[in-house]
Amino acid sequence: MSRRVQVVIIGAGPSGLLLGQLLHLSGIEAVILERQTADYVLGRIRAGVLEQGTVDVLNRAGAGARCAAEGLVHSGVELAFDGRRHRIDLERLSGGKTVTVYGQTEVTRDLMQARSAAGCETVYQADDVAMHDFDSDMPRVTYTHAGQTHEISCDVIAGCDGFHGISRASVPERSITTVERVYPFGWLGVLADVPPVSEELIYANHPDGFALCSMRSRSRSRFYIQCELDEKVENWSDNRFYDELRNRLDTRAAEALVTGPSLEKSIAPLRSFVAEPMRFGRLFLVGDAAHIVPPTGAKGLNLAVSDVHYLHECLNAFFNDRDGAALEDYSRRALARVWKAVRFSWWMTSMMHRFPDNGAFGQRIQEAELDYLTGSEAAGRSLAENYVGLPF
Ligand code: FAS
Ligand code: PHB
Repeated sequence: MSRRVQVVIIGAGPSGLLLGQLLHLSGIEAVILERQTADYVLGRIRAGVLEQGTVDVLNRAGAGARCAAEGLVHSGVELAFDGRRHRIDLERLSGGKTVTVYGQTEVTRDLMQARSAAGCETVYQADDVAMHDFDSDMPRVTYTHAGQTHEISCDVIAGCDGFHGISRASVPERSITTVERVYPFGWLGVLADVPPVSEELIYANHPDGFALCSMRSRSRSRFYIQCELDEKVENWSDNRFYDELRNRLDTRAAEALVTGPSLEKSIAPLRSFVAEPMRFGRLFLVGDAAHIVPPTGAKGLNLAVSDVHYLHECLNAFFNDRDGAALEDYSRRALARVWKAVRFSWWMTSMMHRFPDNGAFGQRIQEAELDYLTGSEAAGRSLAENYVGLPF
């Protein structure tokens, strides 16, 4: 079966769904092809902190109402180290900006509902998605669904299919440059229906490793501890996890920790990765398809949103203002913001984690960094403006 649309979006994660919604509101027709089921996509537990810019784009997309009603607005974040805790006043130091704690699962759910309400098409369980002729102005996408092969002709393909998708993999090696740093540890994460340890997030630097106390609501918490890369989830009972988390927190937080059965437990590897450029003819890479950051800076999902913002602006000019040059702008604009977030995520990760080869010097540098950060208005301002999100 053959048909034609203006844009084919590969992937129905937050990037693909948000782009689809913004294009729809601009009168641009897009079909989304997703290889998993909607429930599978919703089952992935990922990000938890939204920058103000992300919340603004969700509102522009008509998918921000529940986030406004249920999201927790945070004006600060806490750093725990050397047995003490220091609050970074994000709102004061950033000149009035805040972050919103609202899980990526809920963002995805809201975007799915908005897309369904708009009557836009998402093909779930689309198999063997393949892209053709994207270096021409007549790209095509083929896929199979329910045993039938389909072909869609289009003007533009948006690769929103994440780090392991086919978009970046479809680009000839000679046309793409990738840079990567793989960190020598992972994050073991637990989701549980227990009240948060404190009102705001706590990032902890401890001699035994990093820990993070986050949340999804006032009754659901998300915890992480740094772990070895070869760790196995099955080696970590809930009790063992909570004991180690308690060990890495300051006394007040450790005493406030309420434990409960884990609803989800998983290990995520940490890497910094960027593919350049982010455009290949009529194929545009978006979000995790183009870049990955360690979650320490809470940037992954937020970077996907700024990519979508830039691509929507370019496609709106291309389709509605007949501005052919608009497509040239995407990669440059997106990468400028991506690299600043990659830097910040690397810096937060370097400051907060235990590195096997850091040695005594590296340890003292971390301590000096934290001491400077918590004693200097200028250093605090720098962390705050990056954490709440640099301007689009
Ligand atoms: P996604 O990976 O979310 O979505 C891509 C979609 O494309 C998926 O639904 C996939 O099924 C689909 N797809 C893939 N290949 C396909 C194909 N061939 N055909 C069709 N569809 C295909 N970010 C944070 O800010 N904070 C965090 O704490 C955090 N934790 C994370 C933990 C893990 C384990 C991972 C993997 C990421 C985490 N991230 C975190 C980053 C994460 O939130 C991403 O930035 C975010 O999901 C990016 O969204 P997308 O670009 O839409 O990619
Ligand atoms: C989360 O709540 O999942 C979360 C919050 C902040 C981070 C990383 C993850 O930096």
